Amino acid sequence: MKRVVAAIALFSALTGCATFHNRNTFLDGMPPNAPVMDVAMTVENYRFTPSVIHVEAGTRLRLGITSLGSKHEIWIKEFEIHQTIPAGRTVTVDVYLAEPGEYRYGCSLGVGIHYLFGMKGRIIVE
Ligand SMILES: [Cu+2]
Repeated sequence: MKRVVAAIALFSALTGCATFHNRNTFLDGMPPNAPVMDVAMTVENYRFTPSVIHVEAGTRLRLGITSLGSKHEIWIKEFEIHQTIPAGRTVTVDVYLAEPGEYRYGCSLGVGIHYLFGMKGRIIVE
């Protein structure tokens, strides 16, 4: 229980825990001819599908994220992406992935409860 409380506290501190402004785009440094990869993603209690996405470095990744149930959020710390996905709606998250690396994302709803329930994933840039 102590660990769960600590995890929630840490998550709250990282996400700011208050209201946030939706930000769904990170295209810093993208050349005009960057290849585009479109991925359709769904969210529901408590998972992203697909949860792991493989992308080649130098790609513009456009996620079309549809909520199959209630409201969720996607949070990608490295790109300052923090976007609400309203119930039954589709939103777009658009990021330019310049460098190889592994970028974790998660749902920040419920002060991290959704995240603790496994609502998270990875973008693997190779
Ligand atoms: Cu969620």
